[in-house]
Amino acid sequence: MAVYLGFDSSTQSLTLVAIGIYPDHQEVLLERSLPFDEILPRYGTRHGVLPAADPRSVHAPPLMWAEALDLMMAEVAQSGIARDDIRAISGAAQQHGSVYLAHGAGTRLGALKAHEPLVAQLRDVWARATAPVWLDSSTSEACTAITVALGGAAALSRLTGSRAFERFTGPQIRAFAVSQPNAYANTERVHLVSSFMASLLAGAHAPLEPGDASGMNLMDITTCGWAPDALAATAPSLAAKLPPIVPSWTTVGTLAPYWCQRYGFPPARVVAWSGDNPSSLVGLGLVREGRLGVSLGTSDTVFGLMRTARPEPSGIGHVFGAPTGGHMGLTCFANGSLAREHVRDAYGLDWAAFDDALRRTPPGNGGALMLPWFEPEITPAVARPGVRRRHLDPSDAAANVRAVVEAQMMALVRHSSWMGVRPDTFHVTGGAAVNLEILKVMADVSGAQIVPVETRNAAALGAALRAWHADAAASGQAVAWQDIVSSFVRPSGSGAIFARPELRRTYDELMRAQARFEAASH
Ligand code: XUL
Repeated sequence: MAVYLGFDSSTQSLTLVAIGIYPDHQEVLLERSLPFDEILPRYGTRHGVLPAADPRSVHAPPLMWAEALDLMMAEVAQSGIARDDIRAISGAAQQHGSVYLAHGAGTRLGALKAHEPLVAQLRDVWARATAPVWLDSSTSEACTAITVALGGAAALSRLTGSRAFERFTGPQIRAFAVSQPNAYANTERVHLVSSFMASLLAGAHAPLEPGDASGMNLMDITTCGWAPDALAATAPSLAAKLPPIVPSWTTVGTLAPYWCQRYGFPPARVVAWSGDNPSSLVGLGLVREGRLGVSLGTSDTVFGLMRTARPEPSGIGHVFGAPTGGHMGLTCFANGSLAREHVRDAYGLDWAAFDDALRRTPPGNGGALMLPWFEPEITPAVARPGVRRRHLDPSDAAANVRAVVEAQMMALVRHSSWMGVRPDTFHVTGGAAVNLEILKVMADVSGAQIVPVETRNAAALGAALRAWHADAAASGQAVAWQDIVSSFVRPSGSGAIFARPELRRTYDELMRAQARFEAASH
């Protein structure tokens, strides 16, 4: 029997999923989350980040992530899991965030003593005490400088898979190097959150893998190596400060003596950590083209595997590396559950009444359209929020409920078509994935089969599955990705939902109308 651990170091918490692989079955052994604000209040975070005077500047203390890792490993040691059966550990982390370690940090990581807590030994490894995270939007100047140096947004997107985004690591590094040149010069290694956490486990600077490295505007999306022109446009001597990029299934080290002696773990493989979105690709079972994932959360995200890197022409979507090899496309909509809740509340409804409105109104809504930009929108880029309506009476509650859901589902289909993959199945997760009426609209609009997936912690589960896959391959007993995911990714209670073919024409026409309305409105 073999046990694999998968972490997810996300914005607000550290989550662990442990899986057991037995000769006759596979199962989840443990699922645990440590919310940072609650468990480690002395760091003063709110929702996992530090309060700041400038709302565009969003940082978190990396020492807090390290302490959470120590607490979680202590819990695993006491959980009753057969420690000696732990064969490999991997993880996922919030993407784009960067951790700046000072000269000498590598030596310190290699000399962690088992009798002292981890955080006490990390006091002076930092070249920068805080880490900017993906919510940071303070780097517009750096984005412009990098874009200009690389010949424009389209060229940057072709090279790195994305145009410049404030939260991406290259612009973050540039802003730091410009504003604090001495601290930058004192930086031995710039880690992503993923490679930083892997470094703590391995007791040595860990490499990056393409899934997370592609969120930096620094990696050549075709070769999955650093792009020299992007590095040169970002900061001096950057090549020497970045980790190498290795294939996602690489064993980057074994569990450091700190963990083995302190908690009685075996020297298990540490497999390269990835970003949370790439890891969710595995955790949701998206291991073939045509099966897309949809996360219906605060924001709505649609993503899936792409055999070849085809950057999105208008610069809205991202191409990341896929931890299964190949690439993944991702499009993010800021107005996800926020917009659905806004409509629900504006008409004084609860979710039952919202669903009832969807049942009572006709598919296609009689040609009524809404652009549900309650907040600034990422896809398409809309800086000034404002809801737009066409042939839609603002006082008609039921029609507005249908309009917001149809608008979101049509945008999801239209703005994922750039991936060049014809979706036949959507695996859906997130809060709204339990809402059958919303999923029915998704099926009819997309023409695809909709599978609500049980997995709550897709990124952490994906990490545990990646640890299993890497260990099996390294031990000469490779297991196919489809076999890896099929034991853990299961449809939830309601099962698959199928499209009604007779509605195809209605929605094809409405999507064309939405595209015209959208083009005229932003
Ligand atoms: C993706 C992104 C977020 C973070 C959240 O580009 O910024 O999804 O990865 O943790």
